[in-house]
Amino acid sequence: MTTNLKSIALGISVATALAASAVNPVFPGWYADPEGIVFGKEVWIYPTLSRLYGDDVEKYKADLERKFDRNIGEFVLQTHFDAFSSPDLVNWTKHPEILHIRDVPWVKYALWAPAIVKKGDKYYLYFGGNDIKNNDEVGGIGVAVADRPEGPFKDAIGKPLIGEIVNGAQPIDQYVFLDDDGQYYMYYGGWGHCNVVKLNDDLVSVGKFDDGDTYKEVTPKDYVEGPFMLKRNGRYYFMWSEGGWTGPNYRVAYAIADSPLGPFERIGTILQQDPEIATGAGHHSVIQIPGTEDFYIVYHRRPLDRTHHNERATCIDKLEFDKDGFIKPVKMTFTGPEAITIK
Ligand code: FUB
Repeated sequence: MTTNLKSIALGISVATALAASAVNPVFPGWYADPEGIVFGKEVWIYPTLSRLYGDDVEKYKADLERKFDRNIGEFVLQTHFDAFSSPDLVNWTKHPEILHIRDVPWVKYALWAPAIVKKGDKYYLYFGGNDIKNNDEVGGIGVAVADRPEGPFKDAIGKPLIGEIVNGAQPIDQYVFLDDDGQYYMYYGGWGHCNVVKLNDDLVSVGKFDDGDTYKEVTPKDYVEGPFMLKRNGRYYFMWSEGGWTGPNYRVAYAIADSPLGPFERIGTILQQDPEIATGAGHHSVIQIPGTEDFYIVYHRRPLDRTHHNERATCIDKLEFDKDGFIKPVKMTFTGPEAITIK
């Protein structure tokens, strides 16, 4: 596969059509928390920009910390989102700056861990903003809307959709799940707690459960962050990340339930470091190729020769089920998936 950096900047194809299988990472650059999704005949990936510090950034960070009188930590470089699309999981097109912090007035210094859904002819992009540590700060989970998957996205409501810490869950790492009955649920939460809320039909406001609750805590054992939901054969496969994202032992585990509200009993680990391939594998999503039983896990991992916590790259591998419907442990590869066609 050949990669042309100039073409990446121009937003055109980053690999030749000659490749019959992908490579892992599937596109160049440090990108984490990838949300994979199929739109029409293309696979799209919406990741966090996971850049590293440089001298210019240290100054920018110091200025911001003075301005906000607080430690901004690792998130200072997450100024925008790039998206990537592919017809075959092999050839990827970069769509730069689909949403920038300058387009979200209440986001001052971080934009990360996106999730996306399409409803009607609109695309709804959910994101974490500002990394809030208490309920006096402005930030949390926001939502932006666009007419196309590559944007441009614009802040939808001018404030966070979820802007408070409830049940101990930092409002980050949302995933939006559409159930067969048409109800949208949002699972989210950092700091070891996971909540679920119902989204109203407009997808930019939060509803209530029948008992009047807005938030329900559904935290499984060992949960840390990065929830994801997949429905298969009528069963709810709930997945999440465990360990610390900055270290080698980050991993993904899962539960199976009969309801979108759980209970979610931990079954086992499905993705973790491999001393032959990479460390820190986690914060994933799953795509199913329409009309098939082919599933792929889209996740980030850290190359074996790298240790900086932001050195995270987006990869794709097969996700398989055994005959009883349990998820088989994922075998991470350097080769990535074979080329596919979406019908
Ligand atoms: O990229 C920032 C954070 O890293 C996410 O919120 C976590 O899930 C972890 O992947």
